[in-house]
Amino acid sequence: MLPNKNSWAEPYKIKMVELLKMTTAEQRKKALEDAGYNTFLLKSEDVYIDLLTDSGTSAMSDEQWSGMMLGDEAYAGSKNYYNLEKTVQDIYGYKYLVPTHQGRGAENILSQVMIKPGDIVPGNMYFTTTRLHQELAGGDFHDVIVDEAHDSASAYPFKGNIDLNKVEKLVQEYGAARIPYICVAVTVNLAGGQPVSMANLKELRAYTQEKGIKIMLDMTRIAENAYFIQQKEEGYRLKTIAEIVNEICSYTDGGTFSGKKDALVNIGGFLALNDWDVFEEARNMVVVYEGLHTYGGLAGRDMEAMAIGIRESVQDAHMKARIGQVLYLGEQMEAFGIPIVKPIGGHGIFVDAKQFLPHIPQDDFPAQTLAAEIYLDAGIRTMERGIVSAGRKANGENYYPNLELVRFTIPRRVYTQAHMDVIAESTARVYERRKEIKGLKMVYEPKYLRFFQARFQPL
Ligand code: PLI
Repeated sequence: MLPNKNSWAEPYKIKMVELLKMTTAEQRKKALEDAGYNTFLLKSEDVYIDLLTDSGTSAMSDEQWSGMMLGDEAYAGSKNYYNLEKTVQDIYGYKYLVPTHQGRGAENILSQVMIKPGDIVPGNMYFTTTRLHQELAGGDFHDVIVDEAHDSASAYPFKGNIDLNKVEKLVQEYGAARIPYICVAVTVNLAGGQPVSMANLKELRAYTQEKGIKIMLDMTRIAENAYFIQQKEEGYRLKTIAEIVNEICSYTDGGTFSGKKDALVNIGGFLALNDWDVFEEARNMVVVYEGLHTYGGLAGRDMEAMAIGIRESVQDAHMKARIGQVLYLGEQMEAFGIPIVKPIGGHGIFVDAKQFLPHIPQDDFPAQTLAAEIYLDAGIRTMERGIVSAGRKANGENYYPNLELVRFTIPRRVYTQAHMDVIAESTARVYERRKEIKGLKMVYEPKYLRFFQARFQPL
């Protein structure tokens, strides 16, 4: 009998492996204490399956590695820069390229060039480094994502969408002249890797063009967003990921990019622009913070690997397997009854810590606690995406995000389906003993982006 399914499989085979250290429960307990119950402070060698992030953790292809040997390490005018520039023009359709060492380098430059003190910067939910750079430039961030994004159980297919009524309210209140651009993330990381629809982008474009407001993408996971448009949005089923990526960019004025996600490299990023004036200033500023405008903090070989990775990232078979693996893990977790953000997003599974540990108040850091417990069980490293990540407002008060999540982020082309089974089973064991779990107190808090370095103790 024919099977009643059409499974995905990886469009590559494995040529080299990296051996992992297996740890005992005792060793993990000690490692976690030493790390102040913060998974960011664990040593990587004490981790079995590392789901801290999909950033810079992907496996490069043989073509990318051979591209590294083509590095033209000239200080100025490296041929790899021109290859990257052509790739950005071909794939994304933007005219001008400013390379940076990674995404936040581009965010810094864009924010300094475009935001004046007192400006309003709307965005579809926040990302930690993006919002901080907007604030450091004197901007005031406002969340304009649809309400569904703040509800982990809502099955709305495009939870990354912008609510135009929220944008209109800001325009009414502050005037369009105080809004230098709307920052649109595709996909929205902290909402659970949720996509923006093409229809929403088109509508936003029509509205903002009328008001003279620009749109800047956070295009870090744009190929993943394109996959969801292909799968879920009417009229896109027969388009390629590459075509959809190009169309998304066509409704915007530029974007910041962390090459460490979609583009399958361990380091790299850029700012891409269509306006000459903004480009001219950004190209001048990059020499202050990153490096000359034809390398922006990267080696020639890094730019080459990123150019090749960008082209690989928009291959349909790659994206089907990439998101297929995330979906597989999500479905295993759901089968165990573990509460996760739905729909399942692009780059990982986001476990709802408020539902998992309803007895722990948000001030006792349920998601931070859960990430620590997950590590203790089998050495799987995840990340808090809740009150610790949200940080404090300018007046010192804590942000209290609706979503209190633990992110199980899947690096690209790194782990197998068997790893996914182990992850789901380990999480199920922690779920089984959830009632015994107690919260944490923060005993050290750094000033900026506290989630990276904060330390905790068990209550
Ligand atoms: O880590 P960078 O500086 O290359 O990129 C910053 C950045 C910008 N936007 C978005 C949506 C991100 O997800 C992002 C970085 N994300 C990390 C490190 C993550 O673990 O999700």
